[in-house]
Amino acid sequence: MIRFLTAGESHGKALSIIVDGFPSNLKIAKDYINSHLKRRQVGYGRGLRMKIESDVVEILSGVRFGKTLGSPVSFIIRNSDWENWTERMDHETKSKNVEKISIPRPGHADLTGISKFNLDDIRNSIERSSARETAARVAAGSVARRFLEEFGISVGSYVESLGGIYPENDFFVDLLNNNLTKKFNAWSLAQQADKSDVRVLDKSQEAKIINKIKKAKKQGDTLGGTFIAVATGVPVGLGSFTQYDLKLNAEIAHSIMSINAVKGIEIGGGFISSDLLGSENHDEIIIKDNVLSRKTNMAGGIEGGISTGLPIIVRGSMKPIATLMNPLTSVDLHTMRQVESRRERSDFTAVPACAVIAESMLAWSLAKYFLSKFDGDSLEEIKDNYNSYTKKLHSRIKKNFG
Ligand code: EPS
Repeated sequence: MIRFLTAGESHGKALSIIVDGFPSNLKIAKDYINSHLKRRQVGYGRGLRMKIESDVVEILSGVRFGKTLGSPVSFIIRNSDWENWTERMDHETKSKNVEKISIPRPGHADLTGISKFNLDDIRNSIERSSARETAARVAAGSVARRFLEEFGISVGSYVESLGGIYPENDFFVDLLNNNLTKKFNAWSLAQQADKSDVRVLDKSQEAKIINKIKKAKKQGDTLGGTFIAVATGVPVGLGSFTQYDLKLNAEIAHSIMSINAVKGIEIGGGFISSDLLGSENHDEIIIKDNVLSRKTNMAGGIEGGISTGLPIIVRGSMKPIATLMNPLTSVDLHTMRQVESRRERSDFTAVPACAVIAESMLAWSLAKYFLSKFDGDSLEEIKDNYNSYTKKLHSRIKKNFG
């Protein structure tokens, strides 16, 4: 079973990450992880913080001469902003210059955090609930992604809509209709999206979105959006219907919903499916390139909690950033009077980043379920297990029913 844990405050010294359970002999390089960290940082609409940070990992353990040892892999990502926060984030002494925050921002974890943890300063809640932590997820997800690549599985994402602006020709429809070329892989989709400042696939949509972000910024407002994450090359048989907590769709939903500000997830046709007739919705079974397949992919690559071998299709929604420069109403907990909420430096939108984080979490979930099916201590042992299952799958079905 793979696991990861992250630690670190947004304006603390560093984020730290422990990734446990991957086999030995997996090639992993710092530059590879850093390239994915960079993808998370770009995107029009981020605030000033992203000009301060340029995220890179330092590997602390678990890797020697470019390969995993089978022991826990640990990293840190330093926060460059830390040097501006040493007094406010001091581990020992509180100086009297440090302002105590008493006005919770609507939509952030400020009020729930101080209520639950019995805190007397909202800063103590802001720091860990901040989406800064998602840099650590991308580092952990990069190990999972590297592992999946060994088996021809790739993960990618793009922004479908931002601020309610959708593309004219939505590629999501092509995904559901399974109108994909044989060469289609999720990573090439991600690379295409990476060329856009807001990670969309449609150029005319990009210009409209950037204008909308500019307008929101001027008005002191923020925006959310929807993103699509896809995985290709996933073998038939990850996940199970035998227990509620073994279903692959439930695992993925958990992963995606755990991302800061994500409020919705669909697999395949999702909510659209509920409006269709059965005859319109279900994916007819066919033989394609000599193997069993489906005509369409409304199921999003999962039937009965088990992967079908078709692309896994995930659609998520991110709410607008909760920190507004033109603030909503709140209550000052010090005076218990109604006031304007606090302004604090933040992003105007972070949907492009959210899509990259969704890729990382999807990669994590797939690696977890892949390993529960094909596990071994070394990469070579896992490859043997994988090959013996996948190479014989079709002939076994034929033999059983022949
Ligand atoms: C965040 C607020 C902003 C974002 C931050 C998440 O940070 P700051 O308060 O320092 O301006 O930039 O995201 C990141 C630092 C990051 O790496 O993604 C929040 O309140 O959630």
